[in-house]
This record gives sequence, structure tokens and C-alpha cells, in this order.
Amino acid sequence: MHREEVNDETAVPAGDVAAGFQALIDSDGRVEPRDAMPEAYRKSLIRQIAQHAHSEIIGMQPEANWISRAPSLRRKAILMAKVQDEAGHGLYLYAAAETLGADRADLLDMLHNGRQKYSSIFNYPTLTWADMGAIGWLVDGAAIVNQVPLCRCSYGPYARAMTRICKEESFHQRQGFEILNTLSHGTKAQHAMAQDAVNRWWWPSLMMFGPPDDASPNSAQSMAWGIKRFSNDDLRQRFIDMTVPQSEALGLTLPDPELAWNDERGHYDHGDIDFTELFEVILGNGPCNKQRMEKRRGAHEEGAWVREAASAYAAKRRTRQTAAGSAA
Ligand code: BYC
Repeated sequence: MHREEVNDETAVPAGDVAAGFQALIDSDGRVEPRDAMPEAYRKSLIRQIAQHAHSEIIGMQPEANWISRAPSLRRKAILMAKVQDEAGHGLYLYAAAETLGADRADLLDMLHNGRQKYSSIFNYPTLTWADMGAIGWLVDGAAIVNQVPLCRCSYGPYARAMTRICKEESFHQRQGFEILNTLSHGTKAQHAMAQDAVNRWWWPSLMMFGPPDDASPNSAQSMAWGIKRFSNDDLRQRFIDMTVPQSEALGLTLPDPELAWNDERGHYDHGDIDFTELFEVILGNGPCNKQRMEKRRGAHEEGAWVREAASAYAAKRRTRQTAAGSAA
């Protein structure tokens, strides 16, 4: 659906738009595509949903890297299913952005020319099989903590897409935990491999939640609009609190000597997070940014014939349906 179509249906005075929208937000209602909404709300949602969609499809790369090297047929089948799920998540999210009048081809152009971001986490290399476990356990675990509140996001199509995505993420997290649990209780070398993967993925996983609250330009407005329900730091803390006991169950150590339960706060204290690393990765200077973008642009170019064929098929169907309609 294109933006003009939405606006044609909802051409109401600006003051009425603001009042109607605010009443909906105040009553914790859902904003639907045909509802009038402030332009800034629409733009901010497209920004976040597009970045999220891009993250899902770029997120396929580090794991796809291990499909051909999975240690058994069972592991291979599970990993393939997971990587396909990520593609599906990308599709639900691009479709949600389209309900706001965004054009999918434009969004992909903006990803390819660096005008829109994707998650920092996918710019780190996957060096061993244990990284498949660490990604599932930590990265998908962080994704769940961040995304479950988005199921209550004020924009209906995004909230509904998130409900389905979260169900799948929970399977992903369990499969990662199971990989690490097997390695951790395997041979000495397997345990060491699992520990090394956790050492490398822990801090980048904490950075997935975004900059600290006092350096997060979008949070306040986004929370006032009911897009985000919790701040970056609150969700990060929730993830740490959930993950420490899981690491104990796994028999693996999180690489932060300052992690300690604080009775007074009712949370784990933790060491300082190096946010300069996050900002560098976002700027394009992470270990794999260049490689990920090259691969993505290449995949897009190689897929041009599929998009052309699908468009030609859709046009043919429309012509046939119109012809059948006029004959009836
Ligand atoms: N990496 O004001 P802030 C997944 C940007 S998919 C890169 O706090 P906001 C998964 C941010 O966009 C993972 N950029 O922003 C997939 C903003 O820049 P712009 C992705 C980041 O939006 C496959 C600027 O920094 N998840 O989990 O209020 C397999 C200032 O930040 C990052 C989502 O997209 C980052 N880590 O909060 C497995 C979830 N952090 O846009 C797993 C939905 C911040 O102003 N998104 N930036 O140019 C969100 O929840 C929020 O957008 C964020 C950021 C918490 C990510």
C-alpha cells in the first residue's frame, strides 16, 4: 500500500489527527494503517521497523556460514530451519513497514547505500561451531527480551508481526542453549570452545539493546508513543538478570568479573560496557561490516531475475483476472 492511498482515506484536519491519535495512545489502543497518525510517528516507525527487518536478513549471514559445516544431519536441518525463519521475519517486517506507506525497494536501497542501519551484532565473525550455540542463546535471548514488549507496541501491524516472531525466537534460543549445553558437558576441548564463544559474544549481545538511556535520542519520544515500552538500559538489565542463572546451569562463565547479585537493587551489578565499540560498529567499523554489506548487495543483484519474474507473473494474473471480470 502506498502512502498516498493511506492519506486519501484519512484526510482530516491536523488538529483532529493529533487529538484522535493521542486519545488512542492514552487509552493504550492500537493504531491501524487507516488511522490518521502524526507524520513523525509514521517516520519513526518506518525507521525502527526497517532497521529491524534489515537486521533479520543480514542476521542470516553469520549463521548460514555454518550450514555446510554443521556437525550432524540433525544440527544441519535445525540450523537451516532457523536461518529460513530469519528470512521470514524479514518478510513480516518489510510487510509491516509497507502498511505505513514505505516502499520495500526503497528500504532495501537505503540499506544498501548505508542510509539505514542494521543491528551491530551481525558484524562479528562466527569462528567455531560453538558460535551457533552462543548466537542462539545470547543473541536470540537478547532479541526476545527486547522484542516481547514490542508485541504490545502501539502500531497494530508491527505488534502482530512481533507476536509471531517471538514464538520462533524462543525456539531459536532453546536450540542455542542446547548446543552450548552439549558442548559444555562434552570433552575438555568442546567445553573450551563453548567458553570461548561465550567470551566473544557476551559484550556485543549487551550492546544490541542500544546506547545507554542518557545517550539514546529516540527513546523518550518512542516510549511516549507506546512504540518502545521499556528503556534500553532496563531491557539490558532484564537480560543480564535472566542470563546469569542460565550460565550457571550451562557450567559456563560470563566474561565479567564484576557480575554480582545486588540484594538492595534486586538486580545483578555488572562491569562497564564499552559503548565506543558499539558506536564504531554502527559507523561501519566493526570486524565484518564490509563483508556483510558486500554479500547483501551481491545477493540483491543475483536475485534481480526472481523479482522481475514475480512482477511479470503478478502482472499477468492481474490481466487475466481483469479479462475474466469483464467477460463475466
Ligand atoms: N545496532 O535512540 P536509540 C535480532 C541506533 S534483530 C545498530 O536508542 P531506538 C535477530 C538506532 O537505530 C536485532 N544500531 O534508538 C535477528 C538509532 O539510530 P537512528 C535488531 C543501533 O530505535 C536475527 C541510534 O542508534 N532488533 O534480534 O530508540 C537473528 C540511537 O539509538 C543499535 C531490533 O531492531 C544497535 N545495536 O532503540 C537473531 C528490535 N542500537 O535510527 C536475532 C527493534 C541503537 O536514529 N528495535 N542503534 O539512525 C529496537 O528495539 C530499537 O530500535 C533499538 C534502538 C533498541 C535497537
